[in-house]
Amino acid sequence: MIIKRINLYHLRMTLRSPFETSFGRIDTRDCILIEAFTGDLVGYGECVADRDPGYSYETCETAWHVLKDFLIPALLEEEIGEPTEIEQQLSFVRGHQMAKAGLEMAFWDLQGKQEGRCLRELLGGESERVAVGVSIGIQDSPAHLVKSVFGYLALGYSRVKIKIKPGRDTIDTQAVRGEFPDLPLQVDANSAYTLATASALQPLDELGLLLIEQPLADDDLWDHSKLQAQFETPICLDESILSARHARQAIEMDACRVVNIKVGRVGGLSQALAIHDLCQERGIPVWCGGMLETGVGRAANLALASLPNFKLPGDISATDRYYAQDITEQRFTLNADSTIHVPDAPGLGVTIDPRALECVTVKRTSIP
Ligand code: OSB
Ligand code: MG
Repeated sequence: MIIKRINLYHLRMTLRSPFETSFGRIDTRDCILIEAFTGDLVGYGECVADRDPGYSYETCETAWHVLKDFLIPALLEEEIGEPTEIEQQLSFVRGHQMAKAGLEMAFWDLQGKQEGRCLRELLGGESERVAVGVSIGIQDSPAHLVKSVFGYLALGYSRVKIKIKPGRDTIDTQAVRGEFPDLPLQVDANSAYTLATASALQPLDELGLLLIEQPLADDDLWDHSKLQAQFETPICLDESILSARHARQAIEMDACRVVNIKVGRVGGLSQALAIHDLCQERGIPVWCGGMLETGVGRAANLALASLPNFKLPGDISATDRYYAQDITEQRFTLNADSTIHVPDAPGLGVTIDPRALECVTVKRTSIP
């Protein structure tokens, strides 16, 4: 496969409601859409870097630069065998996983379209529907949070994740647990604690949570292992796991008992597969994290989450949980059993709505 031209679109999508985490609150979600042309096919990928470097050091602007000036020139007009080879071809750039992942995704889409196979098949996924939950941002008060949980349960979501931060941890979690004693519930701190301040989380250990996600710094496996020793509840790592090597080291030092896999954070679907396989061998369950993706990234997440060791529901909600207007013609809907169907058309299985794309594009370029 040879790529002749790539278009980049910097998108700004309006969220249906603001999303607040321990690192900030957003009303709009930025990302980059990658559109790659061979002679006769077009493939899409989504780079999930946001406007601000809060979740990761990458932003849309850094990813734009790295894609345009380094990653894309290295792949244009080159013979690409399999999408699994791209990670190696891009390894001359250190880091910038989200930029790499978005570009690699377009190759998976093209590969599937060329072979007439859906991404789920290419990845070796099994299920045609995957279990999903909803990730709820920090609300104005614990009472508002409980109300929000009620709303999502009424829509059919059967697993809830709530965002926490210092001062809004046990209060919020106890409020939700008090109202919903049997609800599969988990919390995500997005690195807002240190080993010293994490004592505030100790009461959560009594609340029967599925897991506590990323309490400590992204670069701190060691202190996570100390914290895991103090908790019955599994610690799950998100920001800390950028590769299968990190996952292995975290498992070996018992820094986590569950792993969140995000395609963007780990540099692409190939690395996501490697982490999945490693965790499966080690008996560690994984689940698919989300980055408030458009329909493009959501399609990839659904395909990935169909692999057998995705044992917990993913942060993959229906389109209308995020956006009134998405850029794909397909909208993802929630089934009555809190699952979403995995697309089965070739590649990612989605098509772009050109008018919707036009509406949310703030900048575009063509390379060459
Ligand atoms: O930590 O999982 C996270 C969104 C943006 C950045 C980080 C995270 C999240 C989510 C959203 O939790 C999950 C979703 O896409 O529904
Ligand atoms: Mg997280």
